[in-house]
Amino acid sequence: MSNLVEINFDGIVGPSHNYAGLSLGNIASASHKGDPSFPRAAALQGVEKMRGNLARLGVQGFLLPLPRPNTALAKTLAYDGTEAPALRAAPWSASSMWTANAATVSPAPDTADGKCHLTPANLVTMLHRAQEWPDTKRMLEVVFGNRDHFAIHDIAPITFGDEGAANHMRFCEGHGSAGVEVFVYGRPGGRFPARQHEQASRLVARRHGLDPAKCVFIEQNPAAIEAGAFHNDVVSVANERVLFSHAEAFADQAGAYTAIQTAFPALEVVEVPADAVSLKEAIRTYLFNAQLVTQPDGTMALIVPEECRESASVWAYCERMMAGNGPIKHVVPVDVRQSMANGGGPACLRLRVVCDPATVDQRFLLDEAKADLLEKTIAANYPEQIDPADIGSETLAKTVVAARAALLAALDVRELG
Ligand code: SUG
Repeated sequence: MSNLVEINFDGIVGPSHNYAGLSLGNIASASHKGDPSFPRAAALQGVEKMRGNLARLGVQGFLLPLPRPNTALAKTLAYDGTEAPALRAAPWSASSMWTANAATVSPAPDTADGKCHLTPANLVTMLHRAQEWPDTKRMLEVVFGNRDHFAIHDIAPITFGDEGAANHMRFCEGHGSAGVEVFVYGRPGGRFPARQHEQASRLVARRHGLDPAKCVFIEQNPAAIEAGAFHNDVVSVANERVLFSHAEAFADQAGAYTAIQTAFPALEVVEVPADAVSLKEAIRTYLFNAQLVTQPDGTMALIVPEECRESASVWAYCERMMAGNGPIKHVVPVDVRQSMANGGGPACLRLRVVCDPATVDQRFLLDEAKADLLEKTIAANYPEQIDPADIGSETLAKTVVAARAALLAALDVRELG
């Protein structure tokens, strides 16, 4: 018998983590541009979050940082000193930490061939993210290399921007039962780029062999993109039968609920009205960029950034929600401030994969001993601080390369070196 559970694969923050302001339309990234970053602290915050979820859920996976600086990309960009600073920073980006953008995942119970399908995201809208997919795909082929259980596809054609699971939600009675998959796309033409193209979503659904009656395609609210919700997971999150959403997440909010409910009648919506939490405050605090998880006792917990507890309106809402009769009984703040300053909350940092843990490469599953090992390796090898002027330096490049190599050696995954 198979043992299908949801595993959160968190991205380990890479040693080159920095604030270069590379993501147009991502307010946190823009507003922290040029700040010093703290890669060691950032990665340790990530491990701490994973430890909490391991204790809470009993299972936790991780993906590794990609090789940086990306010398092949740097070469392509033909630097001669006249290039924009953003072009110099792109090959150094640690953006693969946000594994919600690594791929779109359709678990085995949803697909025609009974395998779990993964399509790596092409991330074409932003140069620093578009460099990720070849290495991401290579890693997914190692982690989910068991071809009896997983199918890994090519990226969607680059004409159609695809940002992966950040714009994908799955509704089901339990993670191991057949689900309804909801794809949220943006309409181009606004002030900020719409990073998820409708046709990318539709082709991923076809490719994964999903039942068309169990797929829903929804347009994101252009006003939400305009306000800084560059991915749908900044304004809504789903788990099992529950959709936790801001009232202004979708272009046609009522139509979206009806469409999901038609495909999934058990839907339970927890909608946060704009007069309780404004769109702006939701985006600032990342209330919805949360991990909505089912705990072993069957209750749901919402893992939110610490920033939520510091916001009067958001925390008042959370306290009311916990005291109420709704499905979300616990709200758990976690400190991921280093990632948050680049627009990445708890949900951005994880890729959800429903599968049997025994079918996954065991080196990518966490236990307490491996968490200790990760912490030790990070503490010994990661740069403590990166200032904007350090980007491009040979010395920093050496440190970053050596730190990643130390991680790979500690985990015995040298084939990704
Ligand atoms: O793509 N930030 C990421 C944040 C991704 C968040 N992911 C989800 N919402 N799932 C992005 O905008 C900033 C990098 C910089 O500015 O240096 C950045 O890439």
